[in-house]
Amino acid sequence: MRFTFCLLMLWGTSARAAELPDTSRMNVLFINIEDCNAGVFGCYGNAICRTPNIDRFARSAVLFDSAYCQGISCNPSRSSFLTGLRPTTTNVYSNSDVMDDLLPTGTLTLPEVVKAGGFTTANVGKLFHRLEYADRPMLAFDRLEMHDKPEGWKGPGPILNFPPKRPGWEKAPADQKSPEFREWKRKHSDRYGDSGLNREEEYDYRMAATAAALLRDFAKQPAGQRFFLSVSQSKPHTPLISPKKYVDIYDPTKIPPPAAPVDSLVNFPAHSLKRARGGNPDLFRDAQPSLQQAREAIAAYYACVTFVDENVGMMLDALEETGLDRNTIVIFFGDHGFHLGDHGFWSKYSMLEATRRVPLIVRVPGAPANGQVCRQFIELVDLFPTIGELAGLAVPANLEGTSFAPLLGDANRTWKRAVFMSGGPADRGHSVRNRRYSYLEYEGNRPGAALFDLERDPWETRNLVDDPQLADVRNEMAALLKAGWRGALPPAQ
Ligand SMILES: [Ca+2]
Repeated sequence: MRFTFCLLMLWGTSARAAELPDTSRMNVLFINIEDCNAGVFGCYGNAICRTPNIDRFARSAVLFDSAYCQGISCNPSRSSFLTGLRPTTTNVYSNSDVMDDLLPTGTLTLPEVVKAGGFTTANVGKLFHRLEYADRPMLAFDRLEMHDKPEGWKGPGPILNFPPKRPGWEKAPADQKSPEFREWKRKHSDRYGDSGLNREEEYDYRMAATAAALLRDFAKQPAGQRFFLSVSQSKPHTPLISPKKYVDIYDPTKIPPPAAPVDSLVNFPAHSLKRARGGNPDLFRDAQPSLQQAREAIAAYYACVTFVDENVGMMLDALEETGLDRNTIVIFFGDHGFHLGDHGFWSKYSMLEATRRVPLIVRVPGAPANGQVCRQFIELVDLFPTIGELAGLAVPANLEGTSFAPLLGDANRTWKRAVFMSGGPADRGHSVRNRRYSYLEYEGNRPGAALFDLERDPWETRNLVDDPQLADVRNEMAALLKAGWRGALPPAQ
């Protein structure tokens, strides 16, 4: 039996109110991208991958350059940012952990709190990792598009109808530990290149087109009725396939090889990452690729990102056409990152930068910091309290993130000292990153620790945890990790 969490905190006026416009009547467009390495966007400094729509959006918004997720894959990360709790509290550490069975009694999720705040709610595509993990929270949506329906949900049918998908795609077996699932993964994940589909046949296009249609529909709502629309893009999650026109944009011979070689990570304790030198969980499952294959795979990843960029552009165009852009908060982010061959990894599941750093771009119409890059530390667990503050929602009092709304007023404000992340289940552990160093501790059967100097070694190739000259640094970082997120909060405003 579940109990509604009684301790709610209603956001009121605060210091930031003097700097931000009144956001209490604004809509929210919440765009989440799967497995997206932050370094692929032009606006994040990538000179090869083409992302003109997202770059244009970033110029009108605040780009968070140091945003980090708290879980190493979909389910741990999404369970965290959608509850405003960290994996140490959600108890969700892997993609097979059933969130609804593990959350502390009475935990409320973001959709439920948004719905209780009076929003019209709509979701297109993935939000929580799987419906059966989060059956109850999905009941909070008035509209559910391109998503399985929870038992008892009674909403309208699809706003757009598409021709049936081409055959060839099988639903994933439910048991992620079964041989059948491994075989499904081999067929459906370990691929890159031309999808053989036209743009309009692709699921991600259809999700974006559906979102654009919903926006046009919301534009007809009575004045004062706010909407919350969450939309997913499944790319650039594996398989790294997209319509040929995107694949053809990139010449693999012009793609630089992965930055950190396969044999880097000397003396690194995480067992699962060492294993990836043979085969990976998502891509190149049987063996490491040749240099040519690595370049082709990165090019294919870029093609997927360019495809996503066009889809996001379609949604942003619908916002502008309807005039909703003037009254809609747009949050664009990735659920976690992805290793593009660095250290021989072609997946997520690490507590290294490529997994934990995520793209995050936020536009609040009229915010003073729009157009700026914010280099302060953000954690995805901060999204829930931030939306709560901006929308004036009654949020649970036990949230484990911090609203970053003040940074939308002043991007240079002093903020968090560090960010935190947990890993598992293969290598259960916890990590902390501050401006200079990254420190990881692994527990369980294979305990160990790692320390990286990110200034001298940004790709985390040399574990310095036993370097006697850095003994003080190790002790400081271990103390920071032990103190946890409460020890790294922004100074009182
Ligand atoms: Ca994901």
